[in-house]
Amino acid sequence: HVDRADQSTSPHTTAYNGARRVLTGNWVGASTVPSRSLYPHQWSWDSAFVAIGLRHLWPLRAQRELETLLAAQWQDGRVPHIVFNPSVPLAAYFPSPDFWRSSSEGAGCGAPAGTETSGLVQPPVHAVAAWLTHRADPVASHQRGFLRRVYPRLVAWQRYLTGARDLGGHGLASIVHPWESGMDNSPCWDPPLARIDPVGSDTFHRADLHHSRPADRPTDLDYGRYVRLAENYRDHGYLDRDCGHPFAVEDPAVNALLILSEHALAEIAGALGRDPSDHLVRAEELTTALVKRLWHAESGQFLAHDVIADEPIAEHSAAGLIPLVLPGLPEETVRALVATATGPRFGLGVSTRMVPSYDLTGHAFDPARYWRGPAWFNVNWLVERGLRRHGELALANELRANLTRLAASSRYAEYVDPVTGEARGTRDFSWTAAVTIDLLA
Ligand code: 9WN
Repeated sequence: HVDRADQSTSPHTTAYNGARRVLTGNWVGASTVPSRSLYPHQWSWDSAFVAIGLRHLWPLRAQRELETLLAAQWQDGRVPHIVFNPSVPLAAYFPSPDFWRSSSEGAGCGAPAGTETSGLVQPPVHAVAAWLTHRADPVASHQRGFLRRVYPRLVAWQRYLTGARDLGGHGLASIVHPWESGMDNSPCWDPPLARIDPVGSDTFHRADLHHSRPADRPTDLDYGRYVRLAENYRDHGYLDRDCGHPFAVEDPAVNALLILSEHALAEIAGALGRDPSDHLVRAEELTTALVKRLWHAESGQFLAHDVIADEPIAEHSAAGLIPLVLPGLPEETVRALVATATGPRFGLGVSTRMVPSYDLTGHAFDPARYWRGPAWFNVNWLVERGLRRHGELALANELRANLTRLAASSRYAEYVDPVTGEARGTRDFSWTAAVTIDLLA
């Protein structure tokens, strides 16, 4: 812990205070918007990262953030990727609630009647966030019954992913839309998306282009395919068994976070006086499945698996490094992941200041365009945690210093050029601020 009174003008304090200002400004009463302009609703994995930062400032607000999200959970266990704020005009974000129509089309899956949400999900960081939030103020958490209330919801969420979403039949969760990875236009999705017939770009109106440079965002062709897939899911009542998912992928980051959350559920169960062994067994089984199915020794990283074509996707993205955050990986896997992170594809400690979202040497690399090259702060927070867990302290310290410095100098940008650190996307972005607070606290 840093003595802030003695360092009132240090870069450290400036970065911390700036991050607190962002989180204060983006709080909307019971949750936090990722960005006031670009994303004016509540997003699922954003809220998990936001809680991880908020817990250092206002632990009750962090609890509330997660409770608001979980209140919109569907009865089948899914935690929706967006919870819409009814007071925001429909035109502010596309696709808006009238596109998803969750309360009517999702009724067969137990979508809530009184709240509009999307029908997709995002990476499951929530049990991790709940456990860290509890630990920030265990007394207040206990008094409010925080863990007792969120635990059954978190268990149902995890079971949705390992149940209805085990589309490959190997125990791992599949995503059924690029938005579910949280890394929307990653080049990893190009091969499975190529099979999807896009809707015409004249059939929708993108609100994102009012707030961000088109060169920093996905293309209209990408959006045509995102819309086709989401419409297909909706028109099948969001029922996984009925919709014949035309896109189904086992993503290493989603599954690593699922496993990390299972470990967090074991901690939560223990704190509630329950037997944690079921969670630990599941975590171990999932880790075995992850390594068996998605590890590629010749690439030195995990690769996504296209469930429909039944083949690995030969694109190297940062998602394939995120399993480094896990305990219980084989030692040679850990060593290979560190070598890949610091090698020519990701350049950490050599040519990049933060891990790029995609392979620097890859054919699709673009340092400006969203998930096709820029460095993202939540991804780098996970890599930093992984490096630290596995004893790579010098690398972890360097990454932490770069991350917090670039967050402040970019005005808490959504993403940055991984080599120059130039700000990209929107500014005053919530999870950028939240992970900065967490690393400086
Ligand atoms: C679609 C909110 C979200 C993040 C995602 C990021 C982006 C949405 C969009 O913004 O996705 O869900 O409209 O581009 O890719 O990771 O959760 O910050």
